[in-house]
Order: sequence, then C-alpha cells, then structure tokens
Amino acid sequence: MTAPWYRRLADGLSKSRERLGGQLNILLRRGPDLDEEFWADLEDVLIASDMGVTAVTELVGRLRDSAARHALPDAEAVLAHLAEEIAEEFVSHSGTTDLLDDPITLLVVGVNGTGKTTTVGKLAKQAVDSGRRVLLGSADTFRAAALEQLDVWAERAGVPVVRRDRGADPAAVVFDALGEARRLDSELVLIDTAGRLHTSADLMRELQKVKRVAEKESHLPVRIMLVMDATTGQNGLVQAREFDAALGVDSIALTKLDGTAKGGIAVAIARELGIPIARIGFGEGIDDLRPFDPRDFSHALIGDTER
Ligand SMILES: Nc1nc2c(ncn2[C@@H]2O[C@H](COP(=O)(O)OP(=O)(O)OP(=O)(O)O)[C@@H](O)[C@H]2O)c(=O)[nH]1
Ligand SMILES: [Mg+2]
Repeated sequence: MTAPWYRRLADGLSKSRERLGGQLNILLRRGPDLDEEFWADLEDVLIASDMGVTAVTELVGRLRDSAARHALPDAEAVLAHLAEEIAEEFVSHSGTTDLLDDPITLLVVGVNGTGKTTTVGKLAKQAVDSGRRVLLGSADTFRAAALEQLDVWAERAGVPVVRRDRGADPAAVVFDALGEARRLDSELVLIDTAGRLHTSADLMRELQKVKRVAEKESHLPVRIMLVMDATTGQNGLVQAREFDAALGVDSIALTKLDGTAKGGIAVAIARELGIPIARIGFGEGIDDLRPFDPRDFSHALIGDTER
C-alpha cells in the first residue's frame, strides 16, 4: 500500500515525473536493446532534467557497468534500476542530515523570494507539533510585509516571535532573539532573514555579521540553512556557492519542486555542492515541506507512483 505522504510527494513532483517518466517510457517503447543510442538518449533525458552532466555521466556509467556484467539484461531492467542509481548520487556525495532534529539556532538565508519565511513558518509549526520549544526571530527588517508575514506563521504555530521595527539592524534583532531564547530555554530558534542577491557584497557582509552575533549570543549551536527555489535551476547552484563561500552552508531547503519539471536539480545540488538537502518543499501547505529521503525522492522523481 502506498503511504499517504508518498502520494503527496509524488503529486508534488508530478511535473518532473510527467516529463521524465514520459521520456523514459518513450525510450522503453523503442525496444529492449542496450545499444549506444539507448545510453546516449538516456543521458540526454537525465541531463534535460537538470541533474547536471557530472552526476548523469557517473550514474549512467554505473548502469553501463552493471549491464556489461549482465546484471541488467535489457532496457526495462536498466530503467527499473535507475531510481536506485539516482539515490546513490545523494548517498555518496552529500548524504542526508538530521540537523533539524537537534537543538539549534538556524539562520535561514537565500536570495529574494525563494521561500525562506514560508519555510521558517512550516518548520516552526512542525517542531511545535512534535513537542519542541520554538522561538522565531524576524531579522528581515527590510521588506515592509515581512514582519506581518512571520507574525501570521508564529500565530499559527503558537510560538513567540522577536522583532524590531522596520529598518533596524538585523544583527540587533538576532541579539534580542537569542537573549529571549536563553531566557525561555528554547530548543529550536529559527531566524528569518531578508532575501538578498549573492552578488551584493554589502548584504552578504551583513549576513556575516548576523552569523557572528548569533554565534556569540546563542546558547545552542548555530547552523545555516540556504533556501533554494527549484525553479531557478542551474542558476541556483551559482547562488549556493556564493552563500557557502560567505557563510558556510550546513543544509539546503529546496522549495517549489511542484513548480518545475526539472526536479533533477536536487541531484546536481548533491553532486556539485556536496551540501545535504534537509527539507524539500512541494506546495504552499504546511504539510508540503518534508524531510528529504534520497530513495523516496528518486522514485517519485522518475515516475514510480507507488512505494
Ligand atoms: N508552490 C510553492 N510555493 C511556495 C513554496 N514555498 C514557498 N512558496 C511560495 O513562494 C512565495 C514566496 O515565499 P516567501 O516565504 O515569502 O519567500 P522569501 O524567501 O521569504 O521571500 P523574501 O523574504 O522576499 O526574500 C510565497 O507565495 C510562498 O507561498 C513551495 O514549496 N511551493
Ligand atoms: Mg521572507
């Protein structure tokens, strides 16, 4: 029987699944032969899903080796094994992370509009529901509606939120929030930050200052989560490298997977950045943010509707 949450994941990835699964079916219908054309076309289909040339070359190489050893006799056998090889890219290059299970202060960063505030809200609600003491800090003092937006999520989750007026120094909000977190003995502190372009040196310096203050004031270990919009595709990798160079990114939340047919970008993230994906977002609802499981994700991505 298929678990309801897997159904939801598969639904969330339906654009990718329809595209990728459809193209793989076309490959299958051409017949069982594992000739050069089959391997070349398989590579093309996977590269078109934004997995990245390096990852695709690697995983198709492993499938070819298996076929040469007669472990995979025909096209159907190769495609049946494909999800496991995709999962292996995550396992061997980035692994997964359970950092959100630990007591931490999490700085949530990323370029404009990737889904930071929404992700903070969903994480807060989920953590509260599992019985943890959560505190939010609103270090986006730049955007007019940011404070109200976080307040709505805080209310929904029933958690305190520390804020200052618009235009205040984000590092000062973090200072206040972490003082309050100590007082309340919070187990998870989520700090929402303003969206910024990775190319803006001033704004990246501002984040470095926020991190320094957090490390000084937090009673919990400080970790950085980068929120990436999956619809940005390969450009997201460039952004991620800059954030990583400036701050050291511990984990990634990959959002808006429901809005793209190129969900393979998750594979490129693992292979090319080596940073584990902690959460995936595939919708606007509170349940549409989930821990990342390489095998479930890979199966949902290429078209298995049951698991
Ligand atoms: N479809 C879909 N929409 C999402 C997802 N995550 C976030 N969104 C939407 O994306 C929009 C932007 O989300 P925000 O959370 O405000 O993004 P942000 O990164 O905080 O934006 P800034 O603070 O302006 O940089 C909102 O309309 C969200 O509902 C997702 O996984 N899927
Ligand atoms: Mg925001």
